[in-house]
Amino acid sequence: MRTMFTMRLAAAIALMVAALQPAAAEDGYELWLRYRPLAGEAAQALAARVGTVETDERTDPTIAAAVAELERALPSMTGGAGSGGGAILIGTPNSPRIAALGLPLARVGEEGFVLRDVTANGRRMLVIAGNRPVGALYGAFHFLRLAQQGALPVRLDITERPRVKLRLLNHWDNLDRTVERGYSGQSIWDWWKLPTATDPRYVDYARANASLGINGAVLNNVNAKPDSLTPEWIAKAAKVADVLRPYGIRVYLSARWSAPVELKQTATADPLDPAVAAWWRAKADEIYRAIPDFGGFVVKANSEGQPGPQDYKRTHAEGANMLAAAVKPHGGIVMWRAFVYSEVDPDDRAKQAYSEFKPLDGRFADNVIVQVKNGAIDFQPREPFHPLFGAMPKTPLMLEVQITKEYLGFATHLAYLAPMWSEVLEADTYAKGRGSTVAKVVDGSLEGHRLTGMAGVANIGSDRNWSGSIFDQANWYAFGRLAWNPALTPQAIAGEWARQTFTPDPAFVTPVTAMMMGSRQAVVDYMTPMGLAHLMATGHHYGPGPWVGDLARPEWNPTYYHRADKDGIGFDRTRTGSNAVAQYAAPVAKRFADKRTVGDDFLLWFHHVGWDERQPSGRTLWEELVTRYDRGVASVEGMQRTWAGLAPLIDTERAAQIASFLVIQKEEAIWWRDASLAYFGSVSGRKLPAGVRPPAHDLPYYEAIRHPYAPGHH
Ligand code: GCW
Repeated sequence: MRTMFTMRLAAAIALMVAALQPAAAEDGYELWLRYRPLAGEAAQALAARVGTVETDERTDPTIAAAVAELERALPSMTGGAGSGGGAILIGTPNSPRIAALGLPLARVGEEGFVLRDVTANGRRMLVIAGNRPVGALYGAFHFLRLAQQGALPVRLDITERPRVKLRLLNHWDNLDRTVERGYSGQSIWDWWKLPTATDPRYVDYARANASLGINGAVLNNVNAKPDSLTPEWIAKAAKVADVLRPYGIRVYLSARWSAPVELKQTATADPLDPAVAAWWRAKADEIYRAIPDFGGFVVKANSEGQPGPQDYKRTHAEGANMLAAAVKPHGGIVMWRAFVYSEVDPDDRAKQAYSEFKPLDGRFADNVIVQVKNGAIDFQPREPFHPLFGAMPKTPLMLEVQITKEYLGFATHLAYLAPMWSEVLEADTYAKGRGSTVAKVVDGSLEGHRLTGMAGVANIGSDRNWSGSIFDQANWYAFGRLAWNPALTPQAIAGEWARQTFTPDPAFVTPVTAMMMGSRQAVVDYMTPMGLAHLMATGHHYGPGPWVGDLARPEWNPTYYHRADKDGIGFDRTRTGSNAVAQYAAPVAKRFADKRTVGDDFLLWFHHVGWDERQPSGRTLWEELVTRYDRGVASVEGMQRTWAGLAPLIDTERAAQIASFLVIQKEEAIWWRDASLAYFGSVSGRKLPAGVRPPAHDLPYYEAIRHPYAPGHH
C-alpha cells in the first residue's frame, strides 16, 4: 500500500488547528518531539525534500507508526512552506522498491537504519530503511531529530546501529501506583483501570522511547510483589505490551523470588527443588501465552530484605539459572542484580557485591546478564566505577544507572546526568590492559559478549511534564542516547536535546548546554564534595543528614561513610583500611591507593585525610571543603543568572517553572552547605576561614529538620 500525503494541504490544516490552540500550550508534555515550525529557509529546504511519505508496508504496525510520526511532524515543521516534489520512502527490504536500491543494510543489524538521499526512476527521494520495521522507525526518528535541530545535511547518507542490545527503562512502580524514588506524580501505569482501559499517554511514552531507541521496559518495582505474577496482573501487563509493541518496546517484569510460596503454590522457593523450577516454567509459559515477545525477568534477590536463593543456601547463580531455564524456551532472559550488601557482613559495603559475585563468574546460564550499578554503593552524586566491571569476563554485565534523582535533589534540582554516566562509561578498568573501558565491558566488545545492556531507573510519572521537571526530561533523553551509543558526548546530547526541547537558536543553546554541563558538579559540590557519599537524610534521602549515626544497620548511617572525627574525614579503603582498592585492576588500584594520584574527586572515597593536610591548591583539607561547598552554591546562583537571560527566548510557562525550581535549588544548596559546614565544623573543631559566611543557623536547627511527607519514599 502506498501513502500519498499532500504536504501543502496538511500544513494548512496543521496551521489552522494550531491557531485554535491556546498560546501557552508548552507545558512540557511534548518532550523533545514538539515539531514546531522551522525558521524560513530551513522550513523551505525541508519541504522541498520531503513532499510525500510513501511506503509499501503500511500494514505493518511499526512502519505505520513511523509513517504517522512523519506525517505528524513534517507539515508542522515546514509550517506550510510549499512542497518541492520530493518524497520520503520508508520501509524494509520487503518493499521491492527498497530492495532494489542496494542499500548497505548488511551493516546495520536488526535495529539499525540507513538514511540516504537517492534518485530512483528519475525521482529524488529520501530513503529511510531498516532490515526490520523497528530499524526504519528508529531511522524516521533520527531524521526528525536532525530536522528539528535544523541540522539536515545537504545530502543525507547515514548508517547507524545500536551498540548495546538491551536498552531498558526500569520502572520502580508499585501496584498501588506509587513509585519508589519517583518524583513526578503517580505511576504512568494506571493498573487499576487496566487491562480494559489504556491511557493515550502509553502511546506517547512509546513514541518518546522509540525516538531514543529504548527497546524495553520493566514495568514494576524491583522490590516486587508476588501479585504481579498472578493471571490478573499478567493480563494488565499484556495490555501494556500490546500498546508498546509497535514501537519496538518489549515488556519485562520484576519477579519476587518467593512468589510461588507467597501465592501458596509451592512449599519452598529453593531453586534446586523441582517443584519450584516447574512452577516457574509453567508461569513463564503462561506469561508467554499472553505476551509472546515478553522480554524476561529482572530480580533483586537477597538485597535489602528481599528474599532470594541464599535463603536456601543456594548461590545467586543457582537462583538465576533456574529462572533462566524457565524463560529460555521462549527466548527470554534474566537480569540478575548485583546490588547486594548485608547487615551481618562487617566488611566495607563498597566491597560486598564484588566479593559475592566475582567467584560466580562463569557459573551463569547464557541467557543471564548480571545488572551492576554504576558505582559500588548506590547512585551517589559521584562514585568511582563499580569494581565488578572488568572483573567477571565470562559473564555479560549490564550497567544500571538511576535516571530518577534520588540522591541528586529529586525533581527540583537541575542536574544533567549524562556527564556522570559518561564518566563511568569512559573509566578504564584496565581489565585487559589500557583502554578496557567500562563502555567496552557494557557493549560486549571487551570479551565478545553478545548479550549486552544498559538499564536506567525511570524518572517518568503521571505529571504532565512526565519527569517532574523540564530539565529532568534531558536525563531520560540522555540515557536513551547513551544506551544507543555510549560514545556520544554529554555535550552533544545536551545540545540535541535543548534544540528540540526549546529552540535551535544558538543564543539559547550554547549557554544552556554550558549550564547543563556544569550542573551535576554543582550538586556534588554542595552535597558530597571530594569523594564524600551517602550523607543524605534518613529514608527519603532528601536534604543533608551527615550527623545521623544511630540507625540499626551500620551502613545506613552517613557517619559510616564519612568517618569524620576530630582529626580528619574520609573512608580509608586502602591497605590500611578496608582495602577496597584491591578489587580494581593493579594500575587502577595503585592510582586510587595513593593520595597524590587519586584526584580530588575520589580523595575522601578512598582515604581518611587529616583536616589540616595541605591540598594541591595550598589550602588545608578543611579549607578546601569549605571552598567546594561555596562553589556549589555559587554555581546554582550562576545557573539562576544564566536562566534569567535565557528565559525570554522561550515560552513563559516552562521558563517560569524552571526559574521557580532554581529558587528551590538555591535555597537547598545553601541548606546543604550550611548544615554540612555546621556539622563538620563541630566535629573537626576547625573555624571557618576569614571572610566565609557562617551557617545561617546552629547545628541543632539543622538536625531537627524533618520531612515526613517527602515524595518517593515507600
Ligand atoms: O537506591 C536504593 C534505593 C531503594 C532501591 C534500591 C535498589 C528499589 O534507596 O529504594 O530499591 O536502591 O536499587 O534496589
